[in-house]
This record gives sequence, C-alpha cells and structure tokens, in this order.
Amino acid sequence: MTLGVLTALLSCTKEFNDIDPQMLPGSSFLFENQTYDVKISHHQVGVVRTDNLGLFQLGHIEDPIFGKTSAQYTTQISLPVSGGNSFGSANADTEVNGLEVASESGTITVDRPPHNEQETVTSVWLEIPYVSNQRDSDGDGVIDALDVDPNDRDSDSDGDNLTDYEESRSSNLNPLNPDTDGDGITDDEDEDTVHPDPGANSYEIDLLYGNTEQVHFSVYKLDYYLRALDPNANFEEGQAYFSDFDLLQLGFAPTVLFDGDVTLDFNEIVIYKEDDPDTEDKDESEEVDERLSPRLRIPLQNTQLFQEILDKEGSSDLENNEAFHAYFQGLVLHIADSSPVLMQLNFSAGQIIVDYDFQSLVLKEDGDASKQEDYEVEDASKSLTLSLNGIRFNTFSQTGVSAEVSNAVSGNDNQENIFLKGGSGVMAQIDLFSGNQGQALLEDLQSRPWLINEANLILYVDQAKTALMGDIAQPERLYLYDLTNHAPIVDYNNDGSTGNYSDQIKTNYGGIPEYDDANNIVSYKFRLTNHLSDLLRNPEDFENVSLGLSVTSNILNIANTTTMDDMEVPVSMIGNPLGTVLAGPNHSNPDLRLKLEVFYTEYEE
Ligand SMILES: [Ca+2]
Ligand SMILES: [Ca+2]
Ligand SMILES: [Ca+2]
Ligand SMILES: [Ca+2]
Repeated sequence: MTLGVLTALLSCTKEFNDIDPQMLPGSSFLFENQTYDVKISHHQVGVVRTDNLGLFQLGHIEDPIFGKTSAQYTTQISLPVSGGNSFGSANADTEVNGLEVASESGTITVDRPPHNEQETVTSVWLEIPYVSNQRDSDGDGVIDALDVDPNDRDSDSDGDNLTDYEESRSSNLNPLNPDTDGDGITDDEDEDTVHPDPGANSYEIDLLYGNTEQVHFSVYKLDYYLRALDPNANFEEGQAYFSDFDLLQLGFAPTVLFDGDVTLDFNEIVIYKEDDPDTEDKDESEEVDERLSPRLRIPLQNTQLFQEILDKEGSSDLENNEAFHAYFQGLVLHIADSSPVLMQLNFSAGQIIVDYDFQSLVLKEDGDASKQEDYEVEDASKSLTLSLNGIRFNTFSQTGVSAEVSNAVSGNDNQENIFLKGGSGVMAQIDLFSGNQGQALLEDLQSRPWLINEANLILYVDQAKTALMGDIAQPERLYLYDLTNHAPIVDYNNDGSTGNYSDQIKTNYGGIPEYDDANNIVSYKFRLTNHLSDLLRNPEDFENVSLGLSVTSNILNIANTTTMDDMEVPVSMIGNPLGTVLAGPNHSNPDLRLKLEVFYTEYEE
C-alpha cells in the first residue's frame, strides 16, 4: 500500500472538503465511507384536507413539546347495498296492497292480504371495531402481545410446564391459563381438562393512546348536508372538507344520540344463539352464534330518529344513498376534553345496528298461499345495519405548541432538532448538498469514479426530549420522500419487500425503528443508495430534489393531500397523530447529528 492510499483511508471520517483530491489514489479499488452535511427546515401543516385520509382519529393527546392535539370525527351513514328500502319481511307495497301472483293458466296462486308489519325499534347500537392485530411471529398459537417469548414456539406463557405450541394444538387446553377448566388442578397434572371456550380469540389493540379505561363519549346527529360535489368547481370535482370545519361548534349537530362515560372492553365480543323453544332437550343460548373482534359499542338514545327511518319504508328518501344522505345526513363523534385518550378506530367497518320487532305475516302450516285466510301474524325481530360510510372527515385542533417547535417552524432554530408530528403538525425538509458550497461539492463528487455501495440517513431520537412526552407512543414508521415532486424516492419504489406488518414492508428502504433494551426507540434509518447513485452518476436526468420527512400511518400509502396554504403533504402523515423529536445536523451530541453517510468503492475508469 502506498503512503497516499493510507492517508486517504485515515482521512475517511473527515469532512470531504478536508481531503485534498490529489491524495486520492488513481488506481486500484478502495472501499471508503464519508459523511456529508445536510440542511433541515420545517413546515407547519396547519389546516389540511381530511376527507381523504386512510386512518382517522378521535380524542385528545397532550405533551409539553407539541401541545394538545384534538380530533373530532364527522361521518355520513349509509343504507345497506341491498334491501335498504324494505324492512321486516314484506316491502312497503306488499304491506299496503298485499301480493297477488297469477299462474300461466290465469289462476291465482298467491293471494297474500295487505298487512301492516308495524316495525318498532327496540334498541340502536353504534359499533366501531378497534384497530387490532393477532400477530403471532413464532406460530405457537399465542399472539405476540401475550407471548412470554414471541420468538420461541416452545415458550410457556402461563407457566404450567406445557409449551404454548402444544397447548394451542390441543383442543382442550388454554396456553394462557395454567388451569384451563378452573378445577384447581393445573393443566400438566389434569387428566380430564375440558376447555370452556375453545373458540376464544385474543387480540392486541393498536392505535389507542392515553388513558383507555374510561372515555366520555358523545354522539350527535348531524343536521347539515355534506355534499359530495363542489359547486365552485361546477360540480365536477369532489367537495373538499378541511380540518378546521367543526360542525358541532357551528351548531349543526344539535341532537344528542349519546353522551356519557364508556368503559372500554378490549375482549372479543361473543354473541350466543337464542334458545329455540321447540328443542326442549337443548339450550341453544349456550351455543356461540358469532364472534366479533373487539369493538367500541355504544347504545344510542333518541331511538325515535331511527324509528323514523323504518317508518319511511318505501319512501324516496331511502331509494338510494344519495337521497338517504340528504335525509339522515350523518353523525359527529366527539370525546370530551376531560378524557385524555386518542383513538384510531376502524371507522370504515363501523356500523349502526337498529334492532326492531315487527308483526310478520306468514302462511299457516299446510296453508294455501292462494287463500287470504290461510295467513297468520307472528312476532318477529330483525335488524337494519347502517354503515359509517360516505363522506367523512376529521376536525383537528392543535394548541399549546412549545416555543422550540414554533421557532423551528419559523426557521429561528439552530438545527439542533428535527420535530415531526402528524395530523395538523409538522414535517421536515432535508436538503443534501445545499447552497453554493453544497452544489460545488456535488459537482465535484459527480466527476469522481465512485460506485455508491450504500447511502444512509440515520435519524437518532433525542431521547432526553422524547422523555418529556411521557407515555405517549413514538411513531412506528417514518416516511422519507421526494418533496420537490411529492413522490416516493427511487429506493422506496425499488424495494419489493412486503408482509402483513409495517416492519416487514420496504425494509431495505427503511424508516423502521431500532429499539434499545428498554424498548425505547433509538433511531430510524433510511437507505437512499439508488437516489444518491442517480444523483452522482446520471446528473443530467436526476435533480438534487429536496427530501421530505414525516411520520406515516401507512408506508404503502403514497397519496398526498392539500393544506389550506396549498402545500401538498402525504395523506399518511395526516393519519398518524404521533410526534417525535430527532437529533438535527447541529445537535449538542455530535454522535447523534444527522449526516448523509456514504459507503462507496473508488475505481479507475
Ligand atoms: Ca407466539
Ligand atoms: Ca412463544
Ligand atoms: Ca403453558
Ligand atoms: Ca384443571
């Protein structure tokens, strides 16, 4: 090795500018790494379009850095795709006019008399599933959240000396209860255990933040028509709904459907069959009819409003959902200021279940369908299921933001930290090779015979700052993108890695947390190897674009939404309420400073 090569190797941790190009070797291959300064700036999202989010939020979280975030949810409700205009067993026309069916020969084969079914609402429930998962990494039948060792199939989560795997495979043992049948004899000693509920499922509840024990919940009926098309765009474009549109505060949601404390239950909901009086030797009410994933379940008052829907059977107001939205309009969901909880629920699977009794007209046993007197009235019950679909949007407020975040947003910071916060919060801009000096450096690099092996941005969490945020979770994914074109970078597009969970998707591109032993997030790493290669090797085709950095609720969602100030931002950022504080390029701890790190091979052309 020549002296020149040795000097170059020793210089490799210095700033690039410090290296005299004369010192670089002209022949042979060298594996090197360098770091380069980056520049950051911040953008406040503020008021933003929210009717196009993939994930919505409801409630409040507060921390001393980003202040208080509040979210309210407004939604239309929709009739079922079929049968939304007909209740009970007969439609409105049959109820009023009866039903006559003639055979081909002309004789009457069905002559059902007119009959009012008198559909009467008995209860109304609002149900919204929690976002939940059943991730079981080791496949031992115990979900990760409850598994004492989620990477060991032979773990023994309930400590009864039988492994999770063998207990899960047996139909009469519960891997999460050392005494499955509760007779005082543990499973390993018990020779005749019977599992009392062999079909039971466990779930991990995701995306609930804060105090999740009891929540003061309110549901209001909307008295405002959410139009689908924008009259200012000649009804050719969808109407945009923004995060400052608060129909509750404007007085357009006057009718209370629920207002009270709800104790949250995170267990699956088991619905049993009704006992059939005809089978005397069997109690069907002990048989499971349906198992539902854990969900928020709220009994709605003011059931008269839903009675009115049933009374409109056959009316044009129920003819299609366009008409129904004009008539029933929708709901506003609100969590009281006094409940420090923020929920992201599976609103698109939300529903209102209207249970009702009715008088069903049925043909007597061995009756003749062509004889009116052979029909009789029976008590019956059914439900109408309305979905929380149609136009829906979040209303946000963000108050009490700390001075350091405000200063960063207005550019009066010293690049000590990067502040990221979803919803109406803050995103960051990262510029590589910025300014005249950066441009000169970039041009110099473009002239060099380098093969880029890897280029990284490692974003360290400023744990001293995030500790101030208390127990609020840190974001589980960040998104780095081409801010100039509001599109993914090439490294994102080229990464085909995929799976059911965020940390299995686009793993090479990155943005996935690294955790320490205490399970705190240490850093997020992005690889932008292809981005940098393009920039250095094909400068005529690739511009040195600004990069955007934000939190994300779904790394696969690359759609954008618009702020009131006409800035485009990733929709997935608006759908994540969380925030974090990262070390900036000028952080007080030099080891944590954000730099562009490049590993390359130098070769002779
Ligand atoms: Ca497991
Ligand atoms: Ca295990
Ligand atoms: Ca066990
Ligand atoms: Ca037992």
